[in-house]
Amino acid sequence: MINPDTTYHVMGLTRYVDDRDFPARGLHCVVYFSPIAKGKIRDLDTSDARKVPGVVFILTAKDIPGKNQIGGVIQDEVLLAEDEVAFVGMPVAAIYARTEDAAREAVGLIKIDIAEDPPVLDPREAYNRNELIAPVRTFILGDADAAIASAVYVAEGRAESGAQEHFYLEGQVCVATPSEEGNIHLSSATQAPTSVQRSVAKVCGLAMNRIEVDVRRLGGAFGGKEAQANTWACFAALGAQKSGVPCRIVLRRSDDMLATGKRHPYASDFTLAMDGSGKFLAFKVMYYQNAGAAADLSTSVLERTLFHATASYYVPNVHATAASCRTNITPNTAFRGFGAPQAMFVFDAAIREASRISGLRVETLQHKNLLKTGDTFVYGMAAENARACRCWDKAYAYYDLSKRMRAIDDIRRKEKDTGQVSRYGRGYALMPVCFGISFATAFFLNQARAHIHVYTDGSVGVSTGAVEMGQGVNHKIREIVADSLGIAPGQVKLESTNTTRVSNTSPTAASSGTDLNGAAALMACEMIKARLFKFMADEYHCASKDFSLGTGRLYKKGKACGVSWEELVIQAYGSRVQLSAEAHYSTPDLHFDISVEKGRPFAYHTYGTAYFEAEVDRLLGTYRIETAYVVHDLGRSINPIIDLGQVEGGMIQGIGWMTMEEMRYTDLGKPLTATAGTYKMPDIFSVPSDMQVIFLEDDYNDKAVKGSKAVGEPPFMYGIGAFFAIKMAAGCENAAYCAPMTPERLFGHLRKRA
Ligand code: MTE
Ligand code: QUE
Ligand code: MOS
Repeated sequence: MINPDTTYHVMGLTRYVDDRDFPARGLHCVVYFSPIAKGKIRDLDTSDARKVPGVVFILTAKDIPGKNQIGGVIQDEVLLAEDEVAFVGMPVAAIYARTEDAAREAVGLIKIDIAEDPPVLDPREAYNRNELIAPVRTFILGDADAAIASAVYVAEGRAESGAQEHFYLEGQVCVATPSEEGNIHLSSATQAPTSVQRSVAKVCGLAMNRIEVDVRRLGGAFGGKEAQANTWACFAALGAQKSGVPCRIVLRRSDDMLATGKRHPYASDFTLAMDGSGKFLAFKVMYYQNAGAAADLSTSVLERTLFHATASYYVPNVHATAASCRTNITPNTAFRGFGAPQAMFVFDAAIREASRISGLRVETLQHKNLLKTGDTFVYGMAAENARACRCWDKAYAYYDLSKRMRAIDDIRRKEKDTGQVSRYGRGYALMPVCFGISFATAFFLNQARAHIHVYTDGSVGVSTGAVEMGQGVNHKIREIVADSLGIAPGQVKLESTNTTRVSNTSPTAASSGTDLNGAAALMACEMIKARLFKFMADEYHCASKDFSLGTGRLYKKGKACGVSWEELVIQAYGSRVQLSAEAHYSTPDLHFDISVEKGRPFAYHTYGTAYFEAEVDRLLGTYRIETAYVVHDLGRSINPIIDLGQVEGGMIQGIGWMTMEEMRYTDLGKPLTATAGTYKMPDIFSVPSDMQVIFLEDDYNDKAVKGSKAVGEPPFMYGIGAFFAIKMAAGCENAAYCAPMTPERLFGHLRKRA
């Protein structure tokens, strides 16, 4: 059950794009970024930069042979600035030199004259100026206003969540190599090889069949290499195309943090209405998404926010509106959860507010309103096989949560009664999660292909559209294939992801890498098996269905028939049986009517519950997440060790977003935290000292490959609970719902109270 990739990582033998040999005759590309957030370019002077020894050429917008356009969903993003700049970090010129040092020196000599305009940084302000990426969207269920009018309790408030840097260990990187006839081969660190292929083709003015994108693995991505890898691949390709020699671009950390998009910050207004018992009646919400200067994937992210407006709860009347607001920061992009975490934070903040005004316990409100099978989501789909209550109840039973919470409540009550307040305060929070799996409304992406070769020695090579980024998709597919062919995982090799072998790939995103590509690989195995069994059936004059494979052998009616896998393969080859197969999988039964915002956008939902305990130093504002207990619904896990890593890693990344990671800008839109030294990340010391994760294991999910469930993104949202546990521990229940709850911010809340 050990992921074999791990050994190579730990020994330093894994080779990333930048670890490959790069020829001395190749060119190195470094980009010159706009130092100004908004304005018209009056003059760009590259003359001194061109004189630096080793500099070969410098490209600006007018030098692009194809289209200067890398917008994917909406065509609103130039590769290189033309007349104006829209954010600090916007590429303005690309320098190509014999060495990276020469290129960097040249960057320092570029002079730009910009007529500066005041930037817009706040999404509410952008909204008021009608700076929208796309028309506002509204999802409606029932009649929220009528329900609010009849409610006993109506909680209103605001919630804000911040940006998040992906901080993949491997920065953005691409090596482009020109091949014959002007074709270009790219080794790219991208989650979306076809997207790189498409944008490089467009920018270089070439047909897609001339661009080959190869992806071995990524040193982490988290959504940050889905749309955002295109830019750097285009720069590498342009250099290779113009020079005829290989061209390499590797962003150093500070350039990467400056120029690439992050998680979208959101500002939101909410109203949550309930009856006297705490049953939710209505939820009204307005989301202001800070999209940055161009669309990128913002409209799809916004949609996922709307889909998750009521989180894991059932609310019969909902009115949810969302605006994607154009501002002068980097175009924000996909990040684990893809807009859903922002929605879930707002809803759980609304629950805290409802508890505060009603005096009803938070956990009572949460539990009373958890989604049940048959409940309708705001988008009209009914919850099928809902497991929210099962996860919640199991967490209570397995971790003895009532007792744990009572112990903390007792301390707090004693402090209140005696007035003797300890320096250290404790708090807790439960965080249920429900996350929809599928590329919602972008249904064309819910497809994958796999290409399998069985070689004459019985070894197997598998190509799919899935990109390995540390999440273990390659190993999961290897296990699916090995299990299907009845051979050892060691006999199966996962090839690189390559657009020439498997075309029109969907990005490895939306947690669906294994669901889609694993299913396609399984289908390809079945095709090969069917041919092998038919061949044996003809040989032995019996039926194909009598045969099966397992433990490296052929079985007939459940009995080993003395033919090994290797013998079977070589005999079949000798009789000219096709030993390769390509299969195509597309998720069934998805539909959505955008005119009414109703349909079935997800194949299924994943559920879970997390419980956190935090301890706050009320003097300093510092804190520790002491306890994190999780019950997570995985269906039938393909590899529990990989999935455990995903749950723990995702949750810690979520805790980081909610409690410490903070992107700050000057009033002029200059990032203040775009370096590893100024951006605070969770580290090993941030990991809860008592972290436990268990799975709801017995359940088979008939909507995904081998009964499994997608795992990549959902656990991220557990981290939201850490915010509320800290808030309670600090005794700052009345403070604003403004994330991240950094020690600085908490210190401010505590001073205000004192
Ligand atoms: N895990 C690791 N180690 N590295 C990553 O970059 N990305 C996450 C998640 N887990 C990521 C990760 C994101 S954003 C997604 S969408 C999924 O992995 C993608 O892979 P999957 O579809 O195979 O789960
Ligand atoms: C979740 C996702 C994605 C998504 C929708 C989801 C995603 C993604 C796209 C997308 C949408 C339209 C496009 C496109 C991509 O949608 O990652 O190229 O034209 O890329 O619910 O994770
Ligand atoms: Mo993940 S944000 O869908 O790459």
